[in-house]
Amino acid sequence: MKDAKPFPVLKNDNLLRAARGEVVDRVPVWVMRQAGRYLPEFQELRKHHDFFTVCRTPELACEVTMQPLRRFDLDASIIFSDILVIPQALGLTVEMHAGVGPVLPQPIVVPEDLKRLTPDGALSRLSYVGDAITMMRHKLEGRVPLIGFTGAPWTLMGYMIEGGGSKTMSKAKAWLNEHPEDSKLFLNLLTDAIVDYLEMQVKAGAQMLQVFESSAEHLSKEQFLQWCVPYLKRIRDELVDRLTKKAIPVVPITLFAKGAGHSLKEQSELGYDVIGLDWTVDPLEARNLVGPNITLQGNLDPQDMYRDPDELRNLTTEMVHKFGKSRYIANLGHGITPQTPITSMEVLVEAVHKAL
Ligand code: 1CP
Repeated sequence: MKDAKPFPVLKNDNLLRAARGEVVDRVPVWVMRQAGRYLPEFQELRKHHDFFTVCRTPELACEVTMQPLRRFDLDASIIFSDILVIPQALGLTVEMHAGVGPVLPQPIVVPEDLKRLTPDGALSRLSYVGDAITMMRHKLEGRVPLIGFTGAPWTLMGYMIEGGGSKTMSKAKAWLNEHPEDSKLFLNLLTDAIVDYLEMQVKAGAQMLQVFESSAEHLSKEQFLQWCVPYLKRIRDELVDRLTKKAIPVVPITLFAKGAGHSLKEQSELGYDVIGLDWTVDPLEARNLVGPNITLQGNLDPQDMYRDPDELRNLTTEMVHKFGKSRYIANLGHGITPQTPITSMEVLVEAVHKAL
């Protein structure tokens, strides 16, 4: 560990307790993309700094990570970064275009292009994320746990082939059919980079991890089981194995496979501590499928944040009642959207804490 100074003692560990199935004082709540464009102070900072400059400058990444915590009584922080820092570290250019999102001007088009990727040294090119995590642990003063994260292999492969976001992931899905062996090579290369990256985040001070398989929503159940599950399993197993061998305490890990509510039972068998749910999944059905020994996270529809406060409060309370106080982390079913009123975050957080 680079920073020899011990980290401050954690004061609110409800998130970690919920992840481990221990008793909580209150249902923990955090929100995917809680640092982001719905906050005017984020917009203001972004006027002066390019997106990836914020990610690469630990002081700026920490400032943005802290912004939602100053406003809301959240039970977790998540380090400010993006899933596309791995493709960048593997040698692809990634730009963030206002109003568009990420753009990769030289995507992976044919299997031959995989030779352009530079896995050697990728981890050292991501060291700024570790630096931001270590700095953030100190700045948090033990207030809440710090979550690290990564994109999952299929989701990253999708962005790298499509050259950015895509409504259909049609080029990436064509790859799976037309180049199955090269797709496996590609997914394994990404899996290796992800395991290195998550290990580094834990060493730097991440107290929990989340793996975002956001593009699972484009795959059939059969495709999800073939092209996501084996790599998701390898990520968790290899990470736990490596940490254990090095006597580094293993942190809880969340799998968020958006749109994969068809495979909750299969997801529950991968060894993750927490399964994130999107809003299409019914809490009681999810609990029946995953059994009692896994924590569930989610799953209010981000669009419900646009309802009037009373409605939002009722929906949130109802959701928490369905999930219950044990083995549950409240969140939205996907990232908060840019136009969300600030007051909705206040209502959501308060309603979760008051529900039980
Ligand atoms: O200009 C800006 O400020 C861009 C907005 C933005 C933000 C705030 C992007 C671009 N990324 C982020 C931060 C981010 N991204 C976090 C920060 C921590 C937090 O507060 O939660 C996290 C966890 C992510 C993860 C991420 N990036 C995912 C997985 C989660 C999800 O939403 O499914 C994905 C798919 C991305 C890609 C990405 N980055 C940004 C955008 C707009 C997108 C989506 C593009 C698309 O697919 O259309």
